[in-house]
Amino acid sequence: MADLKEARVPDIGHADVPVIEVLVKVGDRVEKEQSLITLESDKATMEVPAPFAGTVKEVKLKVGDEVSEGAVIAIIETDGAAAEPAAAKPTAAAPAPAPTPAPAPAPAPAPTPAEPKPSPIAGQGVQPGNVPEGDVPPQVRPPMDARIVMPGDAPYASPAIRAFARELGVDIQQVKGSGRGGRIQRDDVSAYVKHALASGARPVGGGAASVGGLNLLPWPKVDFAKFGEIEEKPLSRIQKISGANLARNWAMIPHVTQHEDADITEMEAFRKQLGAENKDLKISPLVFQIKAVVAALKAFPQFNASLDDSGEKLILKKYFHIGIAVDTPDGLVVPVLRDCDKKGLLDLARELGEISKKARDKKLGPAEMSGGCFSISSLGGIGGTYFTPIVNAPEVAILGVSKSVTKPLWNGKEFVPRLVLPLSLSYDHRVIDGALAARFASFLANQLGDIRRLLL
Ligand code: CAO
Repeated sequence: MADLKEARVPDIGHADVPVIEVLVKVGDRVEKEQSLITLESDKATMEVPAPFAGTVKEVKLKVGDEVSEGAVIAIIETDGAAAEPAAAKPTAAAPAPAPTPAPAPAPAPAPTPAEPKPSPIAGQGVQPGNVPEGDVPPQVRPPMDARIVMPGDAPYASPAIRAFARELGVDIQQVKGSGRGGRIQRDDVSAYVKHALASGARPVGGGAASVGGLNLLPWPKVDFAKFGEIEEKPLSRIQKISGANLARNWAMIPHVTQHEDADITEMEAFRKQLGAENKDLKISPLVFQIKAVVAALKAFPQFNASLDDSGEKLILKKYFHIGIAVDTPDGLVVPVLRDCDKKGLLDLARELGEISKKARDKKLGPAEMSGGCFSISSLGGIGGTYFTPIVNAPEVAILGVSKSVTKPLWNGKEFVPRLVLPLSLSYDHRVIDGALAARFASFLANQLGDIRRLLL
């Protein structure tokens, strides 16, 4: 049999707490545990759930009312037998970043105010699944220093959700709320992050007003057909994937590019000789560059490293896997040559030939494109002088190689014609200082300039 019952404010630990939201109206059907109102103390917000299911007959509170324990929230016509005591326990909606909410009614550990973190598109460290739950069991008191003041016209999000968003580096203003009255839910923040991760930091055509908190302007929408004939050509799958990665890396890594020239006159003579002796094999200048890079990585281990997820630790690698940028008709791919320190020039030449062919035949598997320590992007077969290669995260540096040219070099007595190879070393300035980069580049040039060292 139906029964009229009062849903009351339970013990909330404070008196005269303002109602900031009334979540039900007369005639609404409510389920047990469904939130009826939101209260906001000076430190936290909490939602008061319905202690039983039924139909709302009367709402006794309005926004702005101040309530204490026992205040009647609503009269609910219960479903009879299912009726239970009317004391609802509040659900804290404030941030309680204890990784595992305590089951006992003890105060939760004081939260560490969430530091602003890099945008979620940084990828590193953004693992929504690892972020502490915003909603805590009713027994856990909300931490008492968690109040977050909302801008007047901001969409509503509880402090817990705001903390969750901050934790992920999400600008809450950019999140669309799917809850009642546009209220932002935890799932909305997760969905926003997933979307940002999926689309990368791609400003081009991204259309978003802000990309992962970078507050970039929306990409200009232009009706090009107004100005002349056009044709649309969809980007290839590879272009879409590499584009998103390149945009993220460019946006998130503070790049500096160090330029250097290597005198490869002797190296080139030796390469030609090696080619003549191994006619079945293409001895690319790249294999010498790989060997020189390995020697430089050994001498400067900071280059053979990656920042860990937190961005606070460097992982130094003891292996030497080198990624090679390969231009294919469908876009750029970076297969990885493994253990280059253990392979000779001829082995590397053979492997480079095989892997570039595989790349162009679209036969590379994901395993062949992972695990790289450092990448080389060679445009030497095409032309140009210097350029700015983009670091292939989570690597911390990349070598750009341009076309070698014969130049007059001063040997102390006279100008002599020498074959000069332009090098462009881009590096992550968070990890590598300018002086170290200059040393690395100059070491590399010396290696390439002295064939005996390279073959050691
Ligand atoms: N200076 C002068 N000549 C060079 C050179 C250099 N730095 N590097 C290569 N060459 C020569 C080669 O020796 C070859 O000459 P021969 O035909 O006489 O043997 C010619 O240029 C063509 O070389 P290649 O580019 O076909 O082959 P490679 O082994 O040097 O490079 C690979 C292999 C896979 C790196 C290359 O084919 C490639 O795809 N390069 C583009 C990489 C790229 O797009 N990078 C940009 C990334 S950012 O968008």
